[in-house]
Amino acid sequence: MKKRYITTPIYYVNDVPHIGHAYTTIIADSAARYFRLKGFDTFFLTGTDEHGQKIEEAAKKRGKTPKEYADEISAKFKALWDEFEISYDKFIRTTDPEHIAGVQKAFEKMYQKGDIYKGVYEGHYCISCEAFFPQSQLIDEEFCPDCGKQTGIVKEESYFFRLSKYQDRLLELYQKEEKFVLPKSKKNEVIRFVESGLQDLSITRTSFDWGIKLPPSINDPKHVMYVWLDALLNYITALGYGTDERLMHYWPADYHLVGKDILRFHAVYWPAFLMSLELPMPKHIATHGWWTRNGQKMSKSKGNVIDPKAVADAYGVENFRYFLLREVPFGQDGDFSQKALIDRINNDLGNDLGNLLNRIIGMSGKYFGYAIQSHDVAKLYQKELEEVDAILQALPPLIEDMKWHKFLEELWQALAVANKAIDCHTPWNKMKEGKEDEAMALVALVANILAKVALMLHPVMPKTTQTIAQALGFRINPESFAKYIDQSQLLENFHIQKVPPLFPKIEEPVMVEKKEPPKKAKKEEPLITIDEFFKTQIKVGTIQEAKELPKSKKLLKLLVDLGEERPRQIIAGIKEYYTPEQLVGEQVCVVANLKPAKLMGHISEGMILAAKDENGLTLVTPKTRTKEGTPVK
Ligand code: ME8
Repeated sequence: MKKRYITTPIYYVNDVPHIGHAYTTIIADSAARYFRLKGFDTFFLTGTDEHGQKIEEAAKKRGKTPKEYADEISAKFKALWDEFEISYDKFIRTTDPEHIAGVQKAFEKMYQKGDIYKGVYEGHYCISCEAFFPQSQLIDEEFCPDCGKQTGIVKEESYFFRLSKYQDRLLELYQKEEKFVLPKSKKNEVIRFVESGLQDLSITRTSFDWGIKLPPSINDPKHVMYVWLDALLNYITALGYGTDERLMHYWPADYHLVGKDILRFHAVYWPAFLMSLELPMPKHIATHGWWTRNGQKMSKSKGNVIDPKAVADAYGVENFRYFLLREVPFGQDGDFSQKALIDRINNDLGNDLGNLLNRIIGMSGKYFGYAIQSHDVAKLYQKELEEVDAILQALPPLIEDMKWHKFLEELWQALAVANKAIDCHTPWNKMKEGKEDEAMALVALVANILAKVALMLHPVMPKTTQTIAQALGFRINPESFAKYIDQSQLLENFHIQKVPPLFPKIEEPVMVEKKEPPKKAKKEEPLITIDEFFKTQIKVGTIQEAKELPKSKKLLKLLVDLGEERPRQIIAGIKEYYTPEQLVGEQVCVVANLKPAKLMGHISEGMILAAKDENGLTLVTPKTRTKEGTPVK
């Protein structure tokens, strides 16, 4: 039997699940359900990523041990997926003893092969992304290019993985496997990254403890493994790599579902690790975009994170599943709004799908006592049947390429054929004209189309489609899928049952959203004496000259007259808010007795005062023109 192995990323336990996690998981679940329905032996893996500095710090903040904290959050992920009836076959935790043993085995193998060596690492590290970045990639020489947070310099003894050794083989892989990255358009950025030159990867840390120790055979207890090495290996340790390998026949993965933020880890580092372990390559790294809120990235500090449980409670988990997959082309970013969700429920689901079932129930009851036969359908409605068949046969490649939005869009064309057939052939007129056979064939045609749509839609809306199947009197399972979809057969008889409306109309938003960002807890600000305040000399100055610093997104170089012999050179991080032209001639308040500092190789001899809130940044200026050098007290 053919197999399919599908994975989600394992989610960090530093935060509770949000809509992005639900999105990846629901896509993977839909794919797993589809392949099961196609009769594939399918294994679907999800889980949680529990090691690393980020988790250690999150636990500490809450006064818990990392394991206690990980237990708590991991359980929340699992409970949510269970509530959403996610059909995973295994929920892995990176604190599972089998995972730890498997990771140590993998490390040992790579080490013995000579792909791991000991050295010293010095570099900019972003704790939030758990990643090192070369100087050339940093924003303004200190900020993380991925999340924008400040990086810190870390210098430590480290074991390295010989990533550079695999550069050519990786490029060959991308060239040979056209669909290694899905959507295909995303592959170019991976190729560019690898072509720009791969450096060996630091894969152990000594600066914290919360991680997997090196294998006992290497005996270097100071080190713990880099969280990404630990995490990526979950995809094989879940199958028992290095311990009980009975499930390893599922390897290689057919689909690693990932968000675009972690494409590089999956399309570059992971294949290189696998090459070192001499294991086959995954078939597809399927990469989706980001869900945003009013165009902005969701984050806790902005208070705009969407809780998937709240959406599911308000609108129903299956409607939410349909929306997530239909609304945004796979690979692109999408903005979440209740209005868009309500429109999808009322229009696509209510009008196109739900109403069709109502029409079948209504007509079959009124005219035929809820019993319908299909014997005349092929004879009378050949054209409609061919149209629907053509639509259905084109769907599997769309799912195999993870083009879920297109799949659903096309599937809805089959509903359009059914709705149009009713409007064109008006069974109520046929009944009046005494053409009962034709009217029954029409209702049977439409019921057949709806049954086929329900079979195809089942992976996305498992329960709703079961209700449709119950109403039409058939079963959804691999046998019926093979018969009515793959072999294009017709259902012969329908015993229709009444069911309550599937998609009651929604008039207005149901979910209450937080308008205000959460208030930050007030920190106790220590008081200072007047003498301490006077240690800071603030003076009024006039900007004489303002220039851009070529490589910097944030900094401007200013010359500011403070009434001294020569103007001061000040490097100010205000470029995102002011153009140089706006600044010349403006008066500002300057901290005049700061120790000079170098910023991007330019001396800065003071600091300009500014106030920043959520609307932007504004310079602090005297209300009326004031002599340069006047102290501000
Ligand atoms: O990265 N929109 O875990 P993580 C869409 N532990 N998807 C989003 C999203 C958003 N706004 N925010 C997050 C990790 N995601 C690692 C993975 S795998 C070996 C290790 C999704 O908890 C997206 O799939 O930060 C992203 O890749 C995943 O959540 C990251 O989850």
